[in-house]
Amino acid sequence: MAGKDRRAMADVPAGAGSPLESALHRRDSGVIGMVARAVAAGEVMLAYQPVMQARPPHDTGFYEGLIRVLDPTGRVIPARDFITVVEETELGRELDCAALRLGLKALEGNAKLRLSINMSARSIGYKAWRRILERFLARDAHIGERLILEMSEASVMRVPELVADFIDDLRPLGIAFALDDFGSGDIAMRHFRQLLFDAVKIDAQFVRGIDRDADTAMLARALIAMARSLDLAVIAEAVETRGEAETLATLGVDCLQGYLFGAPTVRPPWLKPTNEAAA
Ligand code: G
Ligand code: MN
Repeated sequence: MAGKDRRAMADVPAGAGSPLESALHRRDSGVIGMVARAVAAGEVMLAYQPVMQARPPHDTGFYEGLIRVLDPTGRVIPARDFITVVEETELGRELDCAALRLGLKALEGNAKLRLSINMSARSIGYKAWRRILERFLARDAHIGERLILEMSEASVMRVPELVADFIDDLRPLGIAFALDDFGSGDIAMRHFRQLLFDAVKIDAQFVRGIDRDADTAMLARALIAMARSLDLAVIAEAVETRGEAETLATLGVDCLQGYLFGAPTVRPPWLKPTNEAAA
């Protein structure tokens, strides 16, 4: 086999200036440009996805607010299409600010709403983020009691000490904290025990097909036991089938989120002009 082919098949990173690298660079700067334009123009919004109680009557426990940007044609672009590209940049901090502002505004406008918002641990210490939180809490000190902040395992592991201080600092405001993508592999047990999260969200890889795969069930059971031993609430994300939901409930998961119950939507029930549920 020619050296060139072997390299392509072995997935070796392309060298500087290679066609692959410049193509990736072009793609990333296109994404960054699109997101930067949307943030500057205020063309960002939250999509809301319900998180249900695992036990009957399966009330909605809270909603997760997921940041979306609008492309120049007004199409809603989901976070997974841009978040990894902007996460490490200033733009990532601005997106976290936008998500917090939109989330607090939604909480302010709907006293019954409980809402989780995603943030990177990289945004801890970002002054604009903190100012937004303080501005809303100054108007209504109780708003924090209905806010949950989600941070991914990967971002938490970069700065565990900062996260610990951040949680200590904000907890008196009534804010709760969830560790996102739990089990995805980045967190060290030592840190996990010391960080005072309220809940974990089990990563989708331990949910997919859990009712049909013994290994997945075994791993999920271990993660749930770990969370339980620290008295954390357990949420399973990306639940798509009834079988998955039933198995997770049997294993003692508290809340379920996923397409089975509702996809993220920019038109949540409380923003609908008529109450369709009551019709
Ligand atoms: O990491 P985090 O939980 O914040 O990301 C949630 C993402 O998962 C969102 O982009 C959301 O659209 C997506 N999502 C939500 N429910 C499901 C689901 O049931 N299946 C899959 N594959 N993705 C989902
Ligand atoms: Mn999340």
